[in-house]
Parts: sequence; structure tokens; C-alpha cells
Amino acid sequence: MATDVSSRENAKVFLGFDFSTQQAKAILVTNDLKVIQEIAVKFDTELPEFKTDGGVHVHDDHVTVTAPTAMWVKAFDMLLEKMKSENVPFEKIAAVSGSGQQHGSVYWKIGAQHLLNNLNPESSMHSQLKDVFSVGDSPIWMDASTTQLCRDLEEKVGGKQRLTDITGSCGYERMTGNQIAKIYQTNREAYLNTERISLVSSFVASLCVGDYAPIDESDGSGMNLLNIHTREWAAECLTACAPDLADKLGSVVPSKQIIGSVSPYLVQRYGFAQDCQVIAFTGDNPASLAGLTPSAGDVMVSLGTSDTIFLWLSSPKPSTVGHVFVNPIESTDFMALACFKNGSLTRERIRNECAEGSWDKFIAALENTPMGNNGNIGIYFYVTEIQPLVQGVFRFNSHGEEVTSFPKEVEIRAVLEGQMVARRYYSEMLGFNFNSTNTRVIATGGASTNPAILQVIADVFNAPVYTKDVANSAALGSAFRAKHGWLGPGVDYSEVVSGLKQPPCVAVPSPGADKVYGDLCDRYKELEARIQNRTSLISTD
Ligand code: XUL
Repeated sequence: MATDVSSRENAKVFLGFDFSTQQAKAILVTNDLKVIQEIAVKFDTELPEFKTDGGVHVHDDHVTVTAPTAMWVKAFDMLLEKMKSENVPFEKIAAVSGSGQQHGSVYWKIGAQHLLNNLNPESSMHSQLKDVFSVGDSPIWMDASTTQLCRDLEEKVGGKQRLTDITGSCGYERMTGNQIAKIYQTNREAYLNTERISLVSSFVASLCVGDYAPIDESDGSGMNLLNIHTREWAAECLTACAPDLADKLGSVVPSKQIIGSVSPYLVQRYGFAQDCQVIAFTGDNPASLAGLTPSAGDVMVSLGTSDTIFLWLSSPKPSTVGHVFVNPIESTDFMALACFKNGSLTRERIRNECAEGSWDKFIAALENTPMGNNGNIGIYFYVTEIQPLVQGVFRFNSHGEEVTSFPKEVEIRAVLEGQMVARRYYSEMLGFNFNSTNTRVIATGGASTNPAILQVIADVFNAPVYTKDVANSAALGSAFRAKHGWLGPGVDYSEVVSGLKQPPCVAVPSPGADKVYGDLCDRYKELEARIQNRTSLISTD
């Protein structure tokens, strides 16, 4: 009998969705978290009738960016139809979770809930839900049209730092509260006709449960509306954005909470089990964090066109740079996120200029220069950086004097050290402690296979570096979270993912790195402040 029970358990599978900017994706994993199926719907090519470019519409003013809400509903239908034709064993799915591009919002018309509760399994969701949105074009994270509203919100709650202290971020154009304020101010009728506002994540969750799904704490932290400490809506932020917002947003729940079972629609139309559980959906960045299967205190560095750092924090220091969200795995903890625009393209440019386009020559040059680069520091912002908001290239010698050029070998080390010292500086500013003996760095993304870069990271961060190449980390993290939520309270995420292959350790800090980079970090801080404070920037680009 015991074998029967355990084989029944083992037959269970878990489903993770991800609705990102350009596509909708589903990943199915076994009970031991092996990927068995991956299915995607690409918005531009598979739903051409919506005429999106990269999944979005950029409006004539160039700053308003939206996506057609109905496209996402149709993509959900298509994804399920594809899953059916690829023989996904719907009946074995024990739990579902998912993620969505962060900050985007969906506006359900008065009366929509009734329709959502009573979907007819004989026809598509898209045909039944086509008239249920009070705003047909969902504002998304690429929108930059709400600058004045951000400043207004900061002022109304007592300043930039105060908004940051409450919500984990200062006013950002893409954050949902400011987008809602814009709709209230420019499209009052639609706002008044709105029964519920969902995030992209909770919207897709709503399609799964056939009812309004609550917003989870982690994605909710990307709205400039949630108090990340009490994990409740911040009344003063709500009032500052639009009236009656608490009612329209509904409740907010921990990210691992079971929010219900799949809808009768999904049971009848696709054969999901009636007791298939739905775990709160979250944002794509929090879900990606889960997909990297970190432990408390890890720092994740994603090395791509732009570099992003994700930090697992227990005691965050919300700062006007970067963002602090409630942690999607451990809701009493936090995660911080900071993005740096000058990533791989900057490194490649220096490789091309100083190492004839060859990584081998780049690595050889690096080996010829000592840690700390004899006191030379370079700051390379070919495109305007996010923090600090500065453009230009700045080189300083060991006396802190600005110089116009470096020898090639020095330039090569300077670009890597300058970038990684900046990543460390901003991580510390957000509350990360690099002196903890447990700190692990998980490197991911295109450049995480480059040993030279990894060694510099290990030295600058004074921590061992592990690499993890996770394709579709948001959908995968969602499938893992589905299992975590399904196992119920008291089960640690580390237990859920313990059977997965451990990432290899690829670099450890060199002796003496701690002192060299501790000092360099202090100098970087000063030099960055210097270039930021200068009224006329001398760019040696
Ligand atoms: C994060 C952000 C983007 C979107 C992309 O703050 O705006 O990473 O989540 O999907």
C-alpha cells in the first residue's frame, strides 16, 4: 500500500506559467522538479491581430507603453490548447503558480467578476471575456509617462525618502500606483467603472481560479502602494493616487499562499483535477529569484546586456536607488533588485578596443595586472547609467587625479573592477552584508561563463561564486513555487529544491582580496560622488 501512495505522489506534476513582455510560457515539472514540458505562445507572431511589437504598443508620445489586455486572455487560451494538443497530463497537476511582467495593470469592469465566476467550458475565455475590461490597453513596465505623478506622490507622502521607506522604492514611472493615478486623472469614467485592478500576475491567477485573485506581497511591492514592513496597503499612498483604491485592489497575500482551486472551467474544458491548487502568482523578477533556488543571504548577479543584482535580505535599507520587495519565498524576508544599464556591451566594447575582440587576450591581460589595478579606477557609462544617472567615461589614477586614458591592460581590469565595485556598493547601500561568511554569489546570464569576470566578482564581493544557467527562470521558479505552496506551511523552500543539482563553485576569493576591494569600494564611492556632483561633466568618452 505504501508503494501505491508514494507512486501516486511521484506521479504528481507541477505547473508554472510566466506572462512576460513578449510571450506567455508554461513549464511542467515532475515531483522531483525535472522539466518535462515547455510550451510558449509568442505575442507578435502568434497573435498578429493585436499588432504588437515586442508584445507592446508604444504610443505616439513615445513614453506611453501599453499591451492589449485581451491579447493576454487569448494567449492563455492558446497556451492551454497547445498544452492539450501536446498531451499535457492535466489530471496529474497537483498545483499551479505563475508570474507576470511586473508593474503592469489590468482593469476589470463592474460586473466582470460575475462573468469570471460563470465561464462556459464550451467556448474560449477570450470570446467570453472580451468586454470585461474598463481599460482595454494595460499600462506596462516600459511606460515612462507618469513622471509628474511620481513627484506628486512623493510630495504627498512626505518626500522621496519617506515613500522609499514605506514602499521600498521612490516614485518610479512604471510603478502601478502612478499608472493608476494617471488613469484616474485622464480617464475618470473608466476608473469609476472599474471593479477590480489586478497586476499581470494576479490577473493570470484570476483566469486560473475563475475569480478575482489577490495580489501577492512580492509583486505588490512594485506598486509604490504597499507598506513592505506591515505587508498591508499603505493608506496614505492609496489616497494620494486615487479614491476607493483599497476596494479596487482587494487583499494582498503572502506569495506562497494557496488562493484556491482551479476553476470549474479548467476542470471541465481541459481535465484539470478538481483539487488542483493555485498558489498566488507573483512578479517575473521574484519568480526568477525562486528559479535560481537561492538560500537566505545569497546575492544573484545576472550578467546580460544590462546587469541585474538580486539580493536576499533580512534587514533591508530601502534606498532611492534600486528596489526592495517582500521576498517571494520567505515572506518575513526581503529581496532587493538593482539594474545597471552598462553591462555586457560595455565589457565587449573594451574587449574590442583593448584585446582585439578576443576574450582570451582579455583574460591574459587581466592576469598581467594585480587586484586593485595599482589604484587605477575606471567608470564606464557609455549609456546613461541608472545609478548614478550619469553618462560618460571617467578614469582616475592612484592619486585620484582624472586621466584621459589608461594602458590597454589597465583599461581591461578597470572596466571589470569598476563595474563590480559599483554592484557591491549599491548592494551594501540596500542593506546587503558582504562580510557574512555564508554569502554566496550566484552568477547567471550570458557573461556568467567567462572565468575572468567570475574571478573579479569573487574577489570584489569576497565570496565564492557559483554559476547557474537557468533558462526561463521565471516560469521554472513558478513551477517550484507551486510545489512549495502546495506542501503547505512549515516546509522550507530549501527542502523543496534540495534534490536539484547544486550549482558548481567556479571561483573563490583570492587571498587579500577583502582588504584590496574594501578600500577600492570606499574610493569608488568618493569618485562617483565627485562625478555626480560636477555641474559640467568632463567626459573622456
Ligand atoms: C522590474 C521591471 C522589469 C519587468 C520585466 O522592475 O520593470 O524587469 O518586470 O518583465
